[in-house]
Amino acid sequence: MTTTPQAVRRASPRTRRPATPAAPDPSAGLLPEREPVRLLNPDGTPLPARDDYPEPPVEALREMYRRMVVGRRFDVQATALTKQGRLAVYPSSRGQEACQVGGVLALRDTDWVFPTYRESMALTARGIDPVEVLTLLRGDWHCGYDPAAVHTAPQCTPLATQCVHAAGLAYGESYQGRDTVALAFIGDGATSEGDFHEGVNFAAVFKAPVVYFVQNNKYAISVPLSRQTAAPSLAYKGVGYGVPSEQVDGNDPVAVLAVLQRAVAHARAGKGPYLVEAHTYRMEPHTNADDQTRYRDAEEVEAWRDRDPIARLEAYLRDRGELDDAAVAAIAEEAEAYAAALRDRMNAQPEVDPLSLFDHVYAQPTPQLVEQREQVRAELAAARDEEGDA
Ligand SMILES: Cc1ncc(C[n+]2csc(CCOP(=O)(O)OP(=O)(O)O)c2C)c(N)n1
Ligand SMILES: [Mg+2]
Repeated sequence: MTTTPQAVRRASPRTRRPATPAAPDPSAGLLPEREPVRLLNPDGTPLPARDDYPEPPVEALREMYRRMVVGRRFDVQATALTKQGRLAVYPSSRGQEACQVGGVLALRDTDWVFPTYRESMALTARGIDPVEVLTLLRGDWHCGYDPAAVHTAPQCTPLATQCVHAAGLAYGESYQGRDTVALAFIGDGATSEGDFHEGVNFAAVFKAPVVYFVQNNKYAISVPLSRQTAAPSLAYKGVGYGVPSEQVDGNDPVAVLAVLQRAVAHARAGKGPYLVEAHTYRMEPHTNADDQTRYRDAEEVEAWRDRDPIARLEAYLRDRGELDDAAVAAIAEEAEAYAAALRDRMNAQPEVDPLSLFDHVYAQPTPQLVEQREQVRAELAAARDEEGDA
């Protein structure tokens, strides 16, 4: 039998190439876990503690519970105000309380929030006057609060535009040597928008300290997630841009806060942006103007009641002896007083000057804006004259 030269080469240990060390996995540290991070079961019983997501201090959890209860009462009140004709429109965030409150509790007061129309609850949880928050939705003004004073951008209705604003602000802050973090809220549907991708990419390339916080509430108005994306999870959208990404049970308040705290710490340490996808559910229609019976079953909504974030945290804190009947009643009372004061103040007719809508749009108004302002002024004057003649 003859031996071929190839066979000799294969057999000879001297000619065998040393094994090349495996190249480092470029996606290491970027990929989300296969299942959303969860620290509490839906009934509030705890899951085993985790070193990578340490449980936030109990004082923070008690404060989270308080703000969630007040936030939900605010949300119910705002919906009622639409029925009374006091608000033009209101997008409810009922069911998303853990995300709304967790998103702001994870931040310092000097950090910036970039909210959408859905985040009225988050803004009130941040301590912004609820009447100022509702100014936009009442149709009185573009924004009722002073963004610079409360480190909170105006609520964005054009989808995903806040993602680019957040990247710019965060980059500017770090450029000036400050360790400010920006947190941009965004919905599942809006992650299909170009502005989301441009914002995340810019933040990644320039290491801007932004946390992109996706509230996947399963719908973009009537469009379900399955018609929105083929991605295994929205958290994977960060990975393609080199952004570490995680997914979390958005109705588990303890996990939401723990995951966001880690994301914020990462951004603050100068390591660049982070993306968190929270799996949650919008319990109410898209806004008061939407008919949800046209695109989802009542049973689906009912099934999510068992995963209520407030009941989950309450059960956990009660079980640990950190919350009792008296504390729960006191917080409920505080929430009622908050809603009553809001109702009274919203019932007062606001004094608005329609021409002020043209102020502060541009530092130098465009010729078109000047023309439009003049047109509105003339129409108002004509209406006043007519009233005078009558
Ligand atoms: C650029 C742009 N396109 C379309 C709309 C109309 N619109 C308003 S809300 C919405 C759905 C957004 O869904 P999602 O991002 O999941 O947020 P959610 O409302 O569920 O919080 C759409 C399409 C818009 N506001 N801006
Ligand atoms: Mg949505």
